This record gives sequence, structure tokens and C-alpha cells, in this order.
Amino acid sequence: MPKTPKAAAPAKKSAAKPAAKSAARNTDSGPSKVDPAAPHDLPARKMLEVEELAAAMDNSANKAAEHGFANGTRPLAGTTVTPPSRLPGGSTLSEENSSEKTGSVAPEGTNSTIEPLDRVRVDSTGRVLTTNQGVAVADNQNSLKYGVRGPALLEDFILREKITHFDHERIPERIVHARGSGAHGFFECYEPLTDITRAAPFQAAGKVTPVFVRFSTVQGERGSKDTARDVRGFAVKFYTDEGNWDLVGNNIPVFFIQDAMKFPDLVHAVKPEPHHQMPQAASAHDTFWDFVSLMPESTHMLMWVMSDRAIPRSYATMQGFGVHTFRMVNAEGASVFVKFHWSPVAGTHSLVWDEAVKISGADPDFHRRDLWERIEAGHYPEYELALQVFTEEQAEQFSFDILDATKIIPEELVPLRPVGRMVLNRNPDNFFAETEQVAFCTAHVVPGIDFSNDPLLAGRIHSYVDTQISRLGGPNFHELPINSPIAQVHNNQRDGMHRQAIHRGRVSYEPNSLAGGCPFQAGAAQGFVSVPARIRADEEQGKVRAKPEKFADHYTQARLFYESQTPVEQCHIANAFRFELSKVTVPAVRERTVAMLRNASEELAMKVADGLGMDPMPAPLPLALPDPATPEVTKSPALSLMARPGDGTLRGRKVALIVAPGVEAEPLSALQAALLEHGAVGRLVGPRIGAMATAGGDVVNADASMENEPGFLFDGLVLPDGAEAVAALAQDGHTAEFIKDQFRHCKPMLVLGASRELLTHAGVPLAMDKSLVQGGTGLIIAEEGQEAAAIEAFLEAMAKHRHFGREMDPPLI
Ligand code: HDE
Repeated sequence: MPKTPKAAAPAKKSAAKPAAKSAARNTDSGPSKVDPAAPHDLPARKMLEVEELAAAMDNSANKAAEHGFANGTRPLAGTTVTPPSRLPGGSTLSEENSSEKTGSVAPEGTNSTIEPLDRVRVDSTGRVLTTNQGVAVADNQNSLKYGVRGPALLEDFILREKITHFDHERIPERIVHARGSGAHGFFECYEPLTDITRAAPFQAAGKVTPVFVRFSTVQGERGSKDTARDVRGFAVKFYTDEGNWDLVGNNIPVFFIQDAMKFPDLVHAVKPEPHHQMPQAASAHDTFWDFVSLMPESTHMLMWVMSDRAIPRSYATMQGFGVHTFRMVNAEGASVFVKFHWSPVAGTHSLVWDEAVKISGADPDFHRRDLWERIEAGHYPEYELALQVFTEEQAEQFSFDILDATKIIPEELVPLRPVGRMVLNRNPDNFFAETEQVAFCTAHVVPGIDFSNDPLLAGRIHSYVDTQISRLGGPNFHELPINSPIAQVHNNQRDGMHRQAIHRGRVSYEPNSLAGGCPFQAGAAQGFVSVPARIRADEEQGKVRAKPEKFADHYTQARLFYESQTPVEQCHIANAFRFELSKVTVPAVRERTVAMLRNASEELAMKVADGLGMDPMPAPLPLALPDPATPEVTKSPALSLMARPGDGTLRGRKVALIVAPGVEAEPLSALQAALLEHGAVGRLVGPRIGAMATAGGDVVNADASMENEPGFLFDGLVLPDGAEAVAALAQDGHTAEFIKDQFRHCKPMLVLGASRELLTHAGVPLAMDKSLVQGGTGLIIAEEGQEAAAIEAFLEAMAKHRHFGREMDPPLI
């Protein structure tokens, strides 16, 4: 560039202003010193303030503190300089020119993408239909054609936008846990836990943290049945004021494997077999049992998944567990180990297998519907969070390794400390936007929560972010409304597919002086600092692929679980093994599984072998650890589902009140009212839906039919009085099916007046009927004039949920 001739330069004093102004109007190069003149000229002032800001940070003051172990555990907060005004931080001087679209200047220190979900809610009341570009659509019925019978035209951008969007409506489903249902709610802390953690949700009594929860099955595809035998996902996203914390747990406290290396093998084995894609959402097939019977560490988990835990009645009636050992860390940096337990206030209640199988045909959405209906009815599912807290020193004394995800810590060894409650009180507005797009991740922890060295957890910390990148189309899934935290988000990550945030300013790196050092490193006082956990001195150091010795005890806790169950539960476990293994087509795989079971329980192995016609039993599998440590606890009643009957309310239950023309309607209305009062729904179920005359000359309206809502969908059954109605019901095969299923599934039944005869018709022997009345096993036969007392007895029987006293194997009817 030629220099400006001296002669042409204006006189010095008056020239300073235009020179400063001119220099400030260039986006490349600049003078060696910024001219402080022209303070009222915005570009010049910005140039000056940028210079001052940068000059105020003449070096990277914390550089020395980046080194050394001690510094690493207490990082300093970053250094910042407050800019003289907002000018130097802006991207552009034109930001003041606002419009309906741009809005005005970004509010200081704010990320608007984290505002409450209201910012993205849409309600179309009173609005016309438009394209995605906001163009009103005049005709949403016809594509554009050349003449009414002529060819469709490529020009039809309205049709093409609509079809193209439709073509891309689906996203890849989750590789596991594809089938799920979600709800919003809150977590409320009972007492401050500041002694053990600085995690935001636990800092004050009564503190409320919003949550989103997703329950799921593991094996099945997105459209698969809810009632498959499977572990259930129990994933909770806490939107804390210090960032999102995801507790991505299951309804079973242990897992099949001990090391992340085996997860793809496990999932490949349990998913539908690759050659013919069968069976869907079921573990009862060759490849699953082939794999697990060669992985004896899965024995403990198998006990749980063959128990009724794997067929819950409702998401509101199952426990949840963090599974791995985690750490909690207090403000001083001291840490303890913790295990997380969710316990349902409604108690732990399950289905029985025959019922689960039938439900999966009649209502594959059984759990999704149940969760939705409970929340709509105001019967909000509620769970108590409890912790097992223990120290590193305690952990070293345990007979098992706390890093082994196939082991529990018995409650008798480390008691549960209740710390808060979670209530699910809002259904999502839109399944896809919320439940499908929610992205859980075990790496989402907040200050005060940290990891243990569980090798399975380590694999998960990697896996979840990774999977969201392909499932949700890139690294910006945290900006999807359901995933964005309520805490401020400020960093120098930029770009990527579907970026939402529009960052003000030109700085996207740290350290910087041009944005006054912001966003600056938080330092130990505010920020996340990993616990400087040390490897135990007595452990061999060095890179190695191996497991700790105690991981080799594969059977002690499997035995503990089985022996802690009630006889009914033990029987169900044996039956589940029998069923699953009967579906295996390779006898050697069956035998290997029974050989494995012999190491956990001879009694169980014998029952299973007997059920499979296996005689003699194979020799037990060799033990990986012939002489395991003596367990501290050999029976833990807390492991039985029966240990948590819950609050005894009927909230969320459904009862079928059978009606037919000529029915005595009065007791049914009384019962319906009583059920509603207890939070349960009594549905009038007839041979068909619609109106029918009652014995008293009134009309009742059946709102379900025995065809569209079979008996196994209900928690209880009421057979009505009325000679004409009973005669009609006796002629309808559905009635006997209703009775058989209710009887076989051990659910309460109330039999009014004339319908006693329906029982015998269905094959319930009268002798048994009498003994059942006396035994109080949930079959209530109302004697004449004692309807009120019978209704009371029925409600009591409902509160007990199941009446296994009448269960027989094989079933009597
Ligand atoms: Fe997961 N798991 N998992 N998992 N998991 C996923 O992440 C994975 C494990 C669990 O409702 C995936 O977003 C690995 C144990 C739940 O969205 C994926 C390993 C436990 C959910 C993944 C495990 C879980 C998932 C699939 C072994 C109980 C559903 C989609 C190292 C504590 C969350 C997704 C929801 C989902 C990987 C083992 C629970 C692929 C690699 C143990 C509840 O990232």
C-alpha cells in the first residue's frame, strides 16, 4: 500500500479524529497504538475498549497453577477482567438495530436456549395451517395438477415439503432400551446432606429439583410390548441448578456382566437372532442362554430377571437402583461411596407370567397407558430415594468387591438412609419431542457426585454421549429443549449439526483477553473437580486386562437372592427358568445352565431340571473361585417383593364390574363410588359396550366389552347379581375366561348373588370356593343382604394385590 503523502495529511490536532475513526473502520490490520481520540465514535470507542481489555490481561496468571498433583485437585478460578462496557464483547456494532426477528442485544451473561420449555411450546388454537416457512396453505386436500385429471406437478412445493418432512420423521431408535415411556416431575430433599455431598439437589430441606424420568424395557424394539420379561430402565434426569445430573439406573440392582468389554456381546445375544430376527422382546431363545451359561457372573442377575421383578405391574410399583457404586463429595472434597435406591410409595407389585403373556397381546402399551392414566387421574407415581453410604475402609472389609456390578450390598450390612422423594406429576405434551429425544448419559454428573472405578460404569461414561451423536444427529443434542439444563451454559463449543445458540462476540477460545477472559474457568470452589482417588497401595500397578479376584465369586449372592425369596417367589423363579429354557432348542445349552444353577441352589436346579425332564442333572460347572469369602449376610428379607407392600392404597388400579341386560345395578354403583374414593377405577364391562336395561328398570352403560378389554387387564373382578344377567353371562364364553384368568392370576374377585353359579360354570370347584372364603384368599362371595360388608372385604382384598394362596402349578383351571 502506498503511504499517504505527508503533504496531503491534515493538520495533527484535527487529523486525530478521522484517523482514529478510519482505523476503527477496518477489519484487518491496525495502527501500532490505538488512538484514544473520537470517544463518541462507536467503532473507535470499541477499538479503544478492546485494546484496554486485552492490555489489562498481560499474561496467563494461573499458568503455573496448572501443574502438579496438589494443584490438580484444587484448580483455581480463571482470571477475568470486567470490560469497560458491553462494546468489546459484541460481535457487531449493528446489534442495536433490532427487529421482530432478531430481537435486541443478547441479555448480559445469559444463554436464552435454557429458558423454560414454554419457549418451544406450540398451540395452534385459532391459527391457519401453514408451511414450515410460515406460508398459509390454501388447500391441504389436493396436490397441484395440470387439470383435475392431469399429472401432478413437480412445482408443488407444498406437497413436497409435507412429504419430505414425513419421509424423515423417524430417527434411529435406541440400540437398547428402545421401548420406553416418560414423565416430568420433581425431586424434593428431606434434609440437607451437606455432610456428605455438595450436589445441588441435596443442599437444603424442602429443596425441589425438576426431573424427567424415562422407564423402558431393554431388549425389544420401539414398538414392542411393555410386559416382556426384562429388566426395566429407570433413568432420572435431575435439572439441578448446577447442571444436569442423570441417574441412569434399572429396576434391578445388579447387572449381567462386570466389564464394559462384554456389553455388545450380551446385547447381541439377547436381541432377536440375526438370521431370522426372532424372537422379539424375549430372552427365551438359544443365543441368550448360550451366552449367559458361559458367563457364570450373570447367575445373580439371572435370578432377578427370572423373578417377578422382570414383569412389574406398573412403573409406579417397581424399585429403581443406580446399580454401580458412586461417590458423593462434600464441599471440603471428602468423599464417601454411595448406592442409590428408589422405592415406590405404592409398594412393589408384579404381574404373573401367564398374565404378562396375555396382556402383551391385548394391550402392548399396558405400562405406558398405566403411567399416563395415573398421572392424568392425579395419582402421581411417587418414589423415595435412599442411599447406602459407606467408606473406602468399610468397602475393603466386605466379602465382595464394591466395583463389581453383579453384587449388591445387603441392606443388613449397610442400611438405607432415606434422603428425599420424587413425584411424577406431568405427562409430556409430545412423546417424540420429550420421551424419544431425551438423552440420558451416565457422564452427566454435577459437583458433589462422582464415579467409582467400576469397569462397567467406565464403559457407560463413554457410551451414552457416543450413541446420542448418531441417534440425535450430531453433538448438539444438549440443545434439544428436553435436554437443555436449567443452569446457565457457557463455553467455547461451537458449530456442528443443528446448532441453536447464536453466540454474541468473536471469542470462542480460552484463555482470551478479548472477552475479558470469559467464560472463565470456574475453579474448585464452583466447578466440578474429580475426587483424587488413589489406587490402593497393595494393588499391583500397571496397565493390565484382568478382573479383581473377588469378581470371581459368581454364586454367593445368587444364592442369597434365591434364599431370601418367599416360597411363592421361589416357585415363580423356578417356573421362569423352566419356561425360558424350554424355549431353547439346543439341549446342551439347557444342561449347561442347570449345571450353573447347581452352584447357586441345588433345590432350584432340581426344580428346573425336573420341569425340563432332565434326568440326571449335569455335574455343576467348575468354580472360578473354589473358596469364596464367607458372606456377611445369608438371608436378606428386604430382597423379597413382599417386603414392600406399599401404602396399601388402591390408587391406579382397575376393576371390571361385569354387566349384562337384567343386571342388579345398585351394588355396582355403590362399588364404583367406593373404588373412585380409593383412587381406583371400576369399569362396567358388558358382552358389548353401550346401554342395557337393569333389573330395576333403569339403564346402565357398559364402557368396555369383554372382547375389547379381556379380564387379565384388570386388577379385580366383580360378578353381578340379577338372574337374567347371570343367565346371559353363562351363555357367553368370555365370562368363563374372565373368571379363569382372575382366578389363575390370584386377583381379588367379588361374587354377588346369583352369579355364584358362574363360578362353578367356569370350573372353580365349590369346595374350593368355600375354603377360599374361609382362607381369605381374595375370593369374596357375598351372602344375601351382606353386600356392604362384602364390598368392604373386597376393597381389603384389593389392597393386598394378589392372593397367592390359590396358586397351583400346573394351574387348576
Ligand atoms: Fe445402558 N445404554 N449400557 N445400561 N442404559 C443405553 O444409551 C450401555 C447399562 C440404561 O431411557 C444406551 O441413550 C453400555 C447398565 C438405561 O433413554 C447406550 C453398558 C445399566 C438406558 C447404552 C450399559 C444401564 C440405557 C442406548 C455397559 C443399569 C435407557 C440408548 C458398559 C444401571 C435410557 C442410550 C433412556 C441406554 C450403553 C449397561 C441402564 C447404547 C455400553 C449396567 C436405563 O448408550
